[in-house]
Amino acid sequence: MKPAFHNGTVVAAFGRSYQVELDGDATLTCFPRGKRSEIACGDRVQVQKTAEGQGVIAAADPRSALFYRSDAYRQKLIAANVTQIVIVLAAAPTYYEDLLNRCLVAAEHARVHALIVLNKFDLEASGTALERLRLYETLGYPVLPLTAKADVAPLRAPLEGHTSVLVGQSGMGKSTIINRLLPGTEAPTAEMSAALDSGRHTTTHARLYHLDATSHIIDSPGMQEFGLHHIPRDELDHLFIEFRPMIGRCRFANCRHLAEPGCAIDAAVTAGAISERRLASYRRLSKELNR
Ligand SMILES: Nc1nc2c(ncn2[C@@H]2O[C@H](COP(=O)(O)OP(=O)(O)OP(=O)(O)O)[C@@H](O)[C@H]2O)c(=O)[nH]1
Ligand SMILES: [Mg+2]
Ligand SMILES: [Zn+2]
Repeated sequence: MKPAFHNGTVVAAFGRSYQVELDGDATLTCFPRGKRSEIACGDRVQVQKTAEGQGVIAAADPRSALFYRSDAYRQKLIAANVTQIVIVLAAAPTYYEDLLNRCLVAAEHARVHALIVLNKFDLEASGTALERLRLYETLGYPVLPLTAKADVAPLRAPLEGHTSVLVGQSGMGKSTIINRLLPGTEAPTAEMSAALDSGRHTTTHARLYHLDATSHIIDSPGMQEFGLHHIPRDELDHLFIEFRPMIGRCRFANCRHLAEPGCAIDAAVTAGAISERRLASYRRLSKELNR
């Protein structure tokens, strides 16, 4: 007799094995059927039990959204079926604005909400960091100052009803946020120096947690790079949301907004309607995608 199929959610992705939480049932350690797996934390899957506590992933359901990064050779899945990306920044270690912009582009590409959290707001340098982040607020991306160590309450309302994924560089406090949101959870956290000494990031794989029946949150390993090779170059300008009203108004129909004469985006920067920082970021990315 063929074993029955059970529906479940992938709550942890270890690379080769997965933790699958069956609906209203236990969590199994599962392996994908076949060799190469394209399964991410947050995926809905069908599982066949094989032994006590174990199963095989027979199939994955279509996703509503997939958040991933990619270089020229391969893609790295981060989380599936998310409705919101929470980009966690801090004044120390210094966050890279370019990485923030890449996360925002990826969020637009995946058509999900983006929330920017400036964590470690207790640090002195936070005021200057917040000033710089005001730009993103004017674009429509909410910016939330937070001191996760002291109080994560301000984060609860923005997380409600969402499946959110926490992303950002190592040491920004993503796992600290998880631990504070879910008392009793002990996701490992560490000082940046300690994480670097051990030769790897503190969080090594993505894991999904339930905040309540309709709100879920995924912790992910820190990243230093965020490749966007999966984004077609001619779509990139649309993913910088404030560029959209100008697109189609450049002198040349195929304007890439790099240095062409009569560029409407360039003119908007000169007029102060678009930030120079955003155009510079767009140009760096555009050149990278130009292969
Ligand atoms: N001052 C201050 N430190 C914080 C705060 N939140 C977290 N930290 C510290 O920041 C360090 C890194 O925190 P983690 O939660 O491990 O960071 P992470 O983003 O999960 O790092 P990776 O797993 O490597 O990606 C730890 O030493 C935390 O105690 C905060 O609000 N204020
Ligand atoms: Mg972590
Ligand atoms: Zn142009």
